[in-house]
Amino acid sequence: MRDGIYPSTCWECSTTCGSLVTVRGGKVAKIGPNPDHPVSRGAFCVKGIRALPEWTDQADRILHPMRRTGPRGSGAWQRISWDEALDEMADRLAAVRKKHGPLALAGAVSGAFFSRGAVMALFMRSLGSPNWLINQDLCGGCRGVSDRITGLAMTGGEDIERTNCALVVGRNPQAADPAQWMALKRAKARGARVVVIDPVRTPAAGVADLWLSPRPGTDAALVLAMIHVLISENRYDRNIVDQWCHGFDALAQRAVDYAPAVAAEITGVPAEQIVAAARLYADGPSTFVSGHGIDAFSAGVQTFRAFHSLVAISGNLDRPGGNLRIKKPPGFRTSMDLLHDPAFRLADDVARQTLGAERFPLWAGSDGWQTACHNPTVIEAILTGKPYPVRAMYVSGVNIAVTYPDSRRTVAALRALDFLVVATQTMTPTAALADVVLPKTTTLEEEEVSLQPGGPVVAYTNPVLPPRGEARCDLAIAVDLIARLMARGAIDKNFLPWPDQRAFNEFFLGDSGITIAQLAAEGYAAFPHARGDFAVSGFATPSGKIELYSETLARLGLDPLPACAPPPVADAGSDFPLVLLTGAREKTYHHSRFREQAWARKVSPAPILRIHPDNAATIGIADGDWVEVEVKGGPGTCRLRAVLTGDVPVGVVSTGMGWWSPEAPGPEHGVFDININAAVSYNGPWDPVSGSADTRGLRCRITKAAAQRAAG
Ligand SMILES: Nc1nc2c(c(=O)[nH]1)N[C@H]1C(S)=C(S)[C@@H](COP(=O)(O)OP(=O)(O)OC[C@H]3O[C@@H](n4cnc5c(=O)[nH]c(N)nc54)[C@H](O)[C@@H]3O)O[C@H]1N2
Ligand SMILES: Nc1nc2c(c(=O)[nH]1)N[C@H]1C(S)=C(S)[C@@H](COP(=O)(O)OP(=O)(O)OC[C@H]3O[C@@H](n4cnc5c(=O)[nH]c(N)nc54)[C@H](O)[C@@H]3O)O[C@H]1N2
Ligand code: SF4
Ligand SMILES: [Mo]
Repeated sequence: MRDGIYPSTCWECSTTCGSLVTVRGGKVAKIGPNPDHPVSRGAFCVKGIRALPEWTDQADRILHPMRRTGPRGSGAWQRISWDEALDEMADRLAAVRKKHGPLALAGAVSGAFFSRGAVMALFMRSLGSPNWLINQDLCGGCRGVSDRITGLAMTGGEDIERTNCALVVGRNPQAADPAQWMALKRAKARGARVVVIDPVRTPAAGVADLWLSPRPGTDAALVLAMIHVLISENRYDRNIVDQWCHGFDALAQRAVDYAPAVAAEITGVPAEQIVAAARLYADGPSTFVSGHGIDAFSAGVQTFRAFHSLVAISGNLDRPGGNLRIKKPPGFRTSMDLLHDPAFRLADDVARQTLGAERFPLWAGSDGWQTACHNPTVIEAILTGKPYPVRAMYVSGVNIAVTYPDSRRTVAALRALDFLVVATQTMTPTAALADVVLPKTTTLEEEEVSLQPGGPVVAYTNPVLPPRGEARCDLAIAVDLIARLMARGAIDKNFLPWPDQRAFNEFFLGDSGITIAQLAAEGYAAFPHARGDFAVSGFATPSGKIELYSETLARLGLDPLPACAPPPVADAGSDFPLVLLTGAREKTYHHSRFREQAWARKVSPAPILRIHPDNAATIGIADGDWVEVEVKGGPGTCRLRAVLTGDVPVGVVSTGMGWWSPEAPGPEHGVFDININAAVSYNGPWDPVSGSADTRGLRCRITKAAAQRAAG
């Protein structure tokens, strides 16, 4: 790239802020916010400013393909050429395919929101396997499935800018989403109300007009009580309900069971606060700002169904200041559209065998939200050969040894494979177990086109740098592999017909009339769209309406109405007296990323456990002590540093996620020591719809620990 300032989009996290990248002398001199960007409006964070260029420039970056020369995980590598790497990969994948069949091959990636997710899925489909893993069961999967089966199509469309009341639930925007955080502060400054539902006093709770602190995992009861109030006080939108909602009477009947006093018992939130929250929310337009705190747990879909029902009956769907529906330019395709396009799907009898599709059909397989597998079922298949063997895996853009629960089991599964390839920028604990490691481009070196529902705009990431070393993007790797696999007779149909990333991006732009040149000039493209046009845009549900009563769930024998399944109460006298929340975001890190960056380690040097001083006193721990966390029924313990604070309620402890240390001995690099997933089970209970495991609301006990522990 010539010297200049390039508008682009940071996609180091799901916020996808508009950026301005300054290039000087072939190097990135500066990355900063694009104040004109209609969604992020000048919001940005240190990860985009500092972590991304350091990640790209780091001395330890993997720049060439490598083959393992010693035993798996021994750290002995030999540099090889791309030709050798791709030939070896094609040989080994074709051999596994021949011996065990195509279903024995699986791919893992983060999700289908970016094109690299679709690349992995379509690469596996080209080999004849429907098996690809995403981490969305641990992320926004419950929200995504509820949104889809309820027919709303509104995820990402929080219109905080024009709202009168933001209902922030299980979300910590100050750490997780600076664009949302700035929008909330602007809304507050112009007099909008903020209601926060979170067990923990987050910065958002600190600025809220009303903060409700429920017992973890009980939000569904709370929101059903809010629905109860809206209906009994006649504060719902009768027009929307009559014209566009299916099953209102049944929902009203269900809400009868959740009078505020009943919900107060379940949630621990005083009934008056629930009523006050309902009244504030009813004074709209109101926007529901949801987060991970009510997702990724075994009752996540029904919890979201309850909130989504509230949005619908209050008339806040696709209303300015409410929750906007996803709008696309005509002719534009998203990677999700591509995954569900019949022309890009495997035959039904094959897709039906996607691991987990039998038990979780709305999650895994063709009818599933993103069509991926149920991950714990894949781990089980690798370790036991049941329901059929999985023997080879291609992992890209995900660090599953750290970020999947039950790290020991995940690592055991990776070790048990006949062949493992990991495409990565650094030697992560996942890559350390590979047979072949491939060097990947970073988001400064890749071109990306995606839809930002919040604008809505089509967003563009400009590849301002040429790939460092021999790094390649996912599509380039897959295209070369497919050619080799074809020569080996291992491809029945090529589902990745695009020669390069540019052609792939142009496919997404389709007939929208938006061009790459236009995107490159502005960094994004707005497009005309209508709001509240339900008669035209419709609802993709069996009834053609918003399904408060879900015909889809009824057909599967699941509860068609939202309900609350509260987790068992932890009492002070039990062996596991505390409730553990995991996943609190830290500004310095993106999950497991950036642990190698000195500045980040200086700001946030160790994994922490936030605990109330009363609980700490009972256990006999002081601020800064190392503690061991053990979860009831969990696979192991994890070491964390105690931070005493009244921001967490008595009886609840909260930690982050993603910890490992590049400097600790490999191949684990601390994964079984300081990573909370060493202590969290992936074996269920699972959400009956999405298959999500509990990543919070876990009964646990805390003991004082030594500052050091032997690795292993
Ligand atoms: N800096 C940074 N930003 C990130 C990320 C990152 O790693 N680092 N990751 C990105 C990704 S992929 C995601 S998914 C998002 C996640 O970001 P968020 O959606 O904000 O999720 P969390 O930070 O996990 O926590 C949300 C809040 O949920 C609360 N909570 C826990 N249990 C419950 C409960 O039972 N009920 C309620 N109501 N609240 C509860 C917690 O106390 C916490 O304050 O962040 C994104 N942004
Ligand atoms: N216990 C517990 N577990 C959790 C969570 C929790 O709250 N609690 N949160 C869950 C959630 S919400 C999520 S989203 C997952 C995250 O899980 P992961 O997706 O595994 O997390 P990351 O560490 O962000 O990403 C891992 C890899 O992405 C690749 N990568 C990094 N930067 C780039 C890039 O610029 N381009 C490309 N192509 N690849 C890149 C690198 O190889 C990096 O190692 O973890 C989940 N796990
Ligand atoms: S919040 Fe930070 S990491 Fe996420 S997109 Fe914005 S600048 Fe990038
Ligand atoms: Mo996530």
